[in-house]
Amino acid sequence: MKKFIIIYILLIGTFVVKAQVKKNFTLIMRTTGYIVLYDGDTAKTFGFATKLSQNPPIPGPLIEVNEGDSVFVLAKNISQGPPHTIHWHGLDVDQANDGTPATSFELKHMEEATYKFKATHAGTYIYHCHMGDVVHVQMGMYGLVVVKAANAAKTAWTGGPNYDSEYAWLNSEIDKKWHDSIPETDHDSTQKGHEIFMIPKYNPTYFLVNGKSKQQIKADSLTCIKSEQNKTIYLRVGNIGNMQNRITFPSKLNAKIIDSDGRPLPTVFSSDSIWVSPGERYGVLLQSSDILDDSISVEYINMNTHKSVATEWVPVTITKTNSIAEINVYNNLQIFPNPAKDNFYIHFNEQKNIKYNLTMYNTSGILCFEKQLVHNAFEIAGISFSKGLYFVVITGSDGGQYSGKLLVD
Ligand SMILES: [Cu+2]
Repeated sequence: MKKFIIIYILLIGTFVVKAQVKKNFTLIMRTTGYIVLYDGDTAKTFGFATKLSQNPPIPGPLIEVNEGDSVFVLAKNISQGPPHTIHWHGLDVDQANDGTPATSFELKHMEEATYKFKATHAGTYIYHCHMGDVVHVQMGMYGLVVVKAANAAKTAWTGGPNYDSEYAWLNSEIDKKWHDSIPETDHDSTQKGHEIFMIPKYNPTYFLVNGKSKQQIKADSLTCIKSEQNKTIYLRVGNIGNMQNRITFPSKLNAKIIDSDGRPLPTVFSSDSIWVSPGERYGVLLQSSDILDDSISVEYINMNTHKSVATEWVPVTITKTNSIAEINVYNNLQIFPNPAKDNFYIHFNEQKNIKYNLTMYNTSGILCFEKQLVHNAFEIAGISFSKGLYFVVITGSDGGQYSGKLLVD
C-alpha cells in the first residue's frame, strides 16, 4: 500500500511539474498613440505597448503561447482618462479574468492588475479592450493571441495537420474622423462625469492587414507569404474591424479551411475564398505544387449594403524547392567510376578565377562530406563512405552550381 501511495505522489508530482509552464506578458494601456498611414498621414490611436515610452503598435503585441501554458498578462493603464480592460475573445477564461466590465475588473488611471488564464486549446484568438469597446477597439486596442499546439509542435493543433511555415493576419479598418474627434480622456458612459461626444457615421478610408495598407503590406515580411513548392503554409486570419472580410486565394494555393474560432472544423473544406466576420478567426492551409508570384485579396465589405468598399492585396511568392535532388546540372559534371567504392574522380568544365566548394549529402539531406576545390579535376580517396546514394553539389564562388549523383556500393 505504501508503495502505491509513493507511486501516486510521484505521478502527481510529474503532472504538476509539466503543468507549470508559465508565460508572462506586459501590456501598457495608452491613449496618446499614433499610426502612420500608407499615404503618410497619421491618426491618433489608443493601444497596448510593451514599454512605458513605446508608441502602441497596431495591432497590439502578439501574445504567443503553447497549449497547456499558464498565461499571466500584467496590464497597466497609464492613460489620462478612460478605464480599460482586456477581453480574451474566444479563450476559455473565467469570469474574473475575461475583461468584460460587468463581471471582471477594470483598470483606471495608473492602476495595474494581472489577467490569469490557461491556454487550453490551440487556436487563434483576439484580445481587445472592453470599455467603451466600439470606440476603444476602433482606436486600436486590439491584438492577436496565438495558442500553438502543445510543446510548440508545427501542427495546426495538438495532433492536427503539419505545416512548414506560419503566418497570422489581423484585419481592421480606420475611420480617421473617429480617431481625430475622440478625446484621449473620453470616459466610458458607465463612469461618473463622462464626457458626451458624437461618434461620426462610420466611413473608414484605411483598410488594414496587420495594421498596414498597400505598399506598407508589400514591405512587411511578417504579412507577405513566401514559401516553396509543396511546402505547407498555415495562415491564421482574424477580423477585428466593423466590416466583413472576403479573402480570395489564387487557386494554385489549394486553400483548405481547417479550423475556426479556436477549434478544428468537423470537416475540412476546400475553397478559394473565405468570409471572415468581425470577431471571427479561421485557420487555412495553403500549398502549391507550382512556383507562384501572385496576391491574396482581402476585401472589406459593408455589412449593411453588402458592397465591397475596398480591397487590399497581400503578395504570395512560391519559389522552387531548395532540395538538393532538384538542383539542375548547369554544366558537365562527371563522377567516375559510378557506382564507386572508396575512390572516385570528379571532373567539370572549369571557369576562370572561381573557387569551388564540394558538398555531398545523403538521401536524408545530411551533409556527409565537404571540401574546397582549386581545380576542375581531382580524386576523392581514402574516405570510407557508407553504402548508398549521395547527391554531389559543387558551388562556385560565382553562384553557379553543378550537381550529380554518386552511388557507393
Ligand atoms: Cu479601453
